[in-house]
Amino acid sequence: MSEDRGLWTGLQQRLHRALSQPQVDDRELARALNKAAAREPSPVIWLLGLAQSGKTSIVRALTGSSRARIGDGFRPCTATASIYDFPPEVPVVRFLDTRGLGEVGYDPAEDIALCEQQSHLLIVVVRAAETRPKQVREVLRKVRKRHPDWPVIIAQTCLHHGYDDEPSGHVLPYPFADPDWQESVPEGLARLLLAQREYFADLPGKGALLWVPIDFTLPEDGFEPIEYGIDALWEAIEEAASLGLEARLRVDSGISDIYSRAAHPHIVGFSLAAGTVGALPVVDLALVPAIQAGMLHRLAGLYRQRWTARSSAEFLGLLGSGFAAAYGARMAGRSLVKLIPVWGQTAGAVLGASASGAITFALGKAACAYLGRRREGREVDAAALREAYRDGLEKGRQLLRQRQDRKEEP
Ligand SMILES: Nc1nc2c(ncn2[C@@H]2O[C@H](COP(=O)(O)OP(=O)(O)OP(=O)(O)O)[C@@H](O)[C@H]2O)c(=O)[nH]1
Ligand SMILES: [Mg+2]
Repeated sequence: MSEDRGLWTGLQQRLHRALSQPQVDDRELARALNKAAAREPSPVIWLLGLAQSGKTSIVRALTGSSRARIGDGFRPCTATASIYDFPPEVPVVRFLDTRGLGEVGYDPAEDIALCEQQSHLLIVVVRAAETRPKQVREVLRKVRKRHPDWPVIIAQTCLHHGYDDEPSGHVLPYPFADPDWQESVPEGLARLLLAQREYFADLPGKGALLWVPIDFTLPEDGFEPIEYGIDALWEAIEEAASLGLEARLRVDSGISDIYSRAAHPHIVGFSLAAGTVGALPVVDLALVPAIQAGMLHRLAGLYRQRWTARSSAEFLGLLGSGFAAAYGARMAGRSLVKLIPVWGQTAGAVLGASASGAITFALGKAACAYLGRRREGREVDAAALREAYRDGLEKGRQLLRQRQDRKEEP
C-alpha cells in the first residue's frame, strides 16, 4: 500500500509539473486520448431516418449542443454515413447519421459493419405523419436479419403535425408510457402512430422495438415543452442499451448554470479517458496527468478564461496538498480490496482505472467551482472547492464503476 501511496504522490507531482507549464503539451495529450479511445471506443448511436425526419434535432436534444456546432462536427466515415463525436475531443458518445438512406439502392452493409465493431444503439427516426416509410422499413429489415437481437428504438417525430385542426398544445403529462395512451391523445395522431406501428409489425428479429413519440420543436413554434418526450427517449435509450449515457450527458436538473452544464460531458470524457489509460500497464499511468492538465485548460476555455500557471498554483493550493495520494491510499485500503479477494493484476488495474478516473472527475468538478467563481469576480472559497472535489470523487467513482460493471456483464 505504501507503494501505492508513492505512486499517487508521483502522479500528483507530475500533474503539478504539467500545470506549471503555460500551455498543454498537445501532442502528449493527443497521444493519451488516442490511446484511451483505441482501448475503449465510445458507443455509437446510429440514427436511421430520411432527410428532415428529425435526426439532428435528436442529437441536439441529447447533447445540448447547438445545431450549427453539430452541423460543423459531422464528418464522413463510410461511403454513405457521417459521424459526430460528442464532445469532439473526448467523445462519450458518437452519432452516426446515414446520409445515403434516401438514395435508390442504398446498401446498409457498411454502416451495419461499423456499428458491429463498437457498442451500438439503433434509433430509427420517422415522422409520425409518414405512415408507410418504405425505405426505412427495408433497411431495418436487413439490419434485423443480420442482428435479430439488437433492440431498436423507433422515434416517431413531429407529433403536432398530427394534431386536430383547432389549436391545441401537447397532451400533458406525457401520456405515451400509459397502455391506454390512445384515449388521451388527439384521435388523428393516435391513428397515425398506430398505423406506423402496424407497418413495422412484421419485422424479423426478436430484440425489443421501443416506440417513443417525440416532438422537438423550436421556441417560436409555440409548443411547451420544446423537448416533448425527451425523458421517454432517455428511458428507452437506457432500456435498450444500458450504456449509462444519461449520466454521462445529462447534468442534475438542479444545476442551472450553463457553464457547468456544458462542462459536464467534457469532464466525463476526460475522466473516462484517464480511467482507461490508468488501468495498467503502469507506464501508461504517466499519461493521466497530461489528460488532467488538458482537461483543466479546456474547461477554462469553456468558461471563457485562460488556465495559467498562476491559476494552477491557486487552484491546487486551495484544494490542499496530497489530495490524490490520500485518495489513492483510501481506495487501496478500503472498498476495492474488500471487493476483490485476490490482490493481483485485476485489482491493480481496477484500482488504477477507478482512482485515475475518479480523481480526474473530481478535479474537473472542483475546477468548475473555481472557474465559476472567478468568472463572477467572486473570491474562491477553499471549502466550496474541496466540497466539490469530495463530491466529485464519489460521483466519479460511480461513473467508472458503472463502466466496469457493464464490461463484466455477460
Ligand atoms: N415539430 C417538430 N419539428 C421537428 C422535430 N424534429 C425535427 N423537426 C424540424 O424538422 C426539420 C428537420 O429536422 P432535423 O433534425 O434537421 O432533421 P434531419 O433528419 O437531421 O434532417 P437532414 O439532416 O436534412 O437529414 C427542422 O426544421 C426541425 O426543426 C420534431 O420532433 N417536431
Ligand atoms: Mg441532420
